[in-house]
Amino acid sequence: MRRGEPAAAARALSVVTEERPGHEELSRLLFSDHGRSHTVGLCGSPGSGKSSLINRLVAHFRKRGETVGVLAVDPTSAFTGGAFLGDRLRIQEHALDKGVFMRSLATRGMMGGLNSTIFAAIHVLEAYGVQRLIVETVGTGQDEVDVAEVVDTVVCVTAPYQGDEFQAMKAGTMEIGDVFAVNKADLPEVERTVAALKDALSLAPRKGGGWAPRVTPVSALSSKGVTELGNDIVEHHAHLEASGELRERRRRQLRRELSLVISRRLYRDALERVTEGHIDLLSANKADPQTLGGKLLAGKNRK
Ligand SMILES: Nc1nc2c(ncn2[C@@H]2O[C@H](COP(=O)(O)OP(=O)(O)O)[C@@H](O)[C@H]2O)c(=O)[nH]1
Ligand SMILES: [Mg+2]
Repeated sequence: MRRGEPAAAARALSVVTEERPGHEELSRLLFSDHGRSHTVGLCGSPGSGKSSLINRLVAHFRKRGETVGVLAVDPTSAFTGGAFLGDRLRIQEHALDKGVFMRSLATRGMMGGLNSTIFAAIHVLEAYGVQRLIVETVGTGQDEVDVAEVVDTVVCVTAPYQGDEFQAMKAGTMEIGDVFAVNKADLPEVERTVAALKDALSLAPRKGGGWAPRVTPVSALSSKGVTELGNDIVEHHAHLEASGELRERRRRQLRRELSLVISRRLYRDALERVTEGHIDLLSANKADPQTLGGKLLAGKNRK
């Protein structure tokens, strides 16, 4: 994988996201490359155009000579579905391009949203050697881990007023977005959506490091605005580095990764200790679930 073999990276991703035998050892070996990629999360409702925009952004970053990785954690996401006819060729292009690695993680390991294995998946592509690493996620707010705790730069994707779309954005994502992409700028109502977003953001306190969130209209259909959006992402990264905020965010990510590993292992280890004997104790009223649960968690009361 470190020699740039895509099939190996794909296998490693399956091992860590599905927690197959050996995943801990693999993650341990890959960790030394952590932090090598600039990670960018694209979140937004299904249909807002995240996958389409990512295809455009990949082309943009490739033109800059960068290697790009994409992890789509969205069961509805397929880079071919939702793509325009003209885009098919582009996707084919990406598929043949050794500088691009795209993979959907809507597998058994990550069905609904981001979970504890996303960090391991990111470390795989960092070791594989991508410079920009894009994570596509719906960002429902019900994920085990929030995208803002996982990536360096959060891009919230919305489209011109789509029913309660903008409301959902206000409630959940106004705080986490570093860049707001108003996609489908080829449709009407773009100006109004951009203005409303800017208005709402003007009330929010400045982000860490003093960054003022950007609002950028873009069309994945026509590619208009893609360069500007790409520049927003690059400039945010530069700002993170210059302000020291990148170091802070990386520490926050590592703290979250560690806490997820701990809770995952505690949970699994304690569950493995449960025997029929423990159920016998409960059914005979010789123990209660709270006390027994506490003991099993502490590694006591093996039966
Ligand atoms: N008019 C228009 N449609 C778009 C644009 N971007 C995406 N779409 C369409 O919106 C739908 C959802 O796109 P997709 O990229 O799959 O959205 P995702 O669910 O957020 O990943 C598809 O039918 C796309 O063709 C755009 O810029 N303009
Ligand atoms: Mg998608």
